Amino acid sequence: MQNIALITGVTGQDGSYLSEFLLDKGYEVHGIIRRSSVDFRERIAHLEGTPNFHLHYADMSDSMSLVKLVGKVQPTEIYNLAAQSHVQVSFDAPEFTADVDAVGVLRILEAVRTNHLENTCRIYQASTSELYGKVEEVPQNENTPFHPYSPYAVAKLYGFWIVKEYREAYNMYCCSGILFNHESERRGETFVTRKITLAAARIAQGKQECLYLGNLDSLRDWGYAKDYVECMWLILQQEKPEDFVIATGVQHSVREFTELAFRHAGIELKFEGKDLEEKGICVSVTNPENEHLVGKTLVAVSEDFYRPTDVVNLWGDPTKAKAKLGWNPQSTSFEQLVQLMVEHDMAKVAADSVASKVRTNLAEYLEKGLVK
Ligand code: NAP
Ligand code: G4F
Repeated sequence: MQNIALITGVTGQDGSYLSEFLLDKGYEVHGIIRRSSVDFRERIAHLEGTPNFHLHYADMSDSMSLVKLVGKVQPTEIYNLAAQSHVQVSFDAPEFTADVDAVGVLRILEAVRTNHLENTCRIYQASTSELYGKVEEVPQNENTPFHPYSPYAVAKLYGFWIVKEYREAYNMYCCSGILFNHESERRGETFVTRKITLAAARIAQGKQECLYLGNLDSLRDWGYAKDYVECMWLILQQEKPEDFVIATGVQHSVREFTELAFRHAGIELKFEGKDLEEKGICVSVTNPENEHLVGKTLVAVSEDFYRPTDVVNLWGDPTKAKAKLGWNPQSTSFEQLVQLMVEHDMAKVAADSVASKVRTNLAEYLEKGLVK
């Protein structure tokens, strides 16, 4: 029988890697997209036109669209990745976040039941380490109590519990992966890691003067997104549905991430001062053309990036995933992750700069009538 996957959030970081992973395994992959004024699906553009890859319009806030689509696709596996996934944004748009991240999960479960697929369709829910929030123990495992600490985390907590409820009430194969932060060169540009790697690349190439960040002391367990999507699949291949913590088991601060990212971009930083007065000052450079940066403040702290409540100590214990899924949490180290993101962004900034030069030259030539 053909495996048929339906992915919500297919245009996101994880959705794009998961699509590639499942297509490689021979799945027929269906993804949900939503209408936007710019049809720019950068992360999956390379997959469009692939015979087994299909996109459909629907929305997590529109039950009917989900019911109709699940009925049409008849998936054997659903990966519910769609979410308003930015924690800081959830303070500005809490109702939308609850609708998509909490009730959206219920809508997917009900769409499966409405189409009488409860016995044939397995469901993966993209749960999160944010559930541990104001943490009650370190490191965190499957038995650590939850203490959500943002509108996003509260919405995701509903998602976690409704999945557990449907598993017990209706005997459905549905489970949550409690994933700790995972990053990549496809990470959204306002999440802290990508914001840092892009800024390091821009500063190293003279395109930006300073990077402004919030809480530099915040600690995260950062892994590589490409490694994590394999776990989503493995979780759905177990005999019994169970929830799993997925993490590397290694913790670093935002400050450490910043230092390492700038080092890979050829800039050595030294941090001085405390809290809002803390600054990252350039102490040396590898590229002689950047000598003028030495002594300058390249990283500063801004209150704008502080959250009303912040989760500051995430550190996952992947023992269960290692033992039951046979997964290697260290296949990409923190150092490799930072390096691959910076290398990608150094190349991107350089390419953007060439493209913009070509555009400027072309505009100039057009204006002077040199090209038609
Ligand atoms: P992401 O890059 O922000 O992608 C989110 C996806 O959800 C996008 O495809 C987005 O579509 C879609 N979406 C948002 N609202 C929607 C709606 N109303 N209807 C349909 N689709 C909608 O997130 P990610 O990093 O890939 O994360 C995937 C999932 O894992 C999310 O649920 C996130 O909360 C969870 N998670 C992520 C991490 C992490 O570190 N990355 C850790 C734990 C859990 P558009 O492209 O149209 O905006
Ligand atoms: O990169 P972040 O925005 O990710 P956060 O809040 O941990 O959420 C991500 O991971 C979760 C898993 O734990 C997912 F569920 C969620 O969907 C998302 O993918 O922030 C990380 C830390 C925070 O403590 C934040 O306060 O970095 C701190 N930070 C410091 N300066 C900053 C900044 N975060 C952002 N986004 N921007 C800053 O300038």
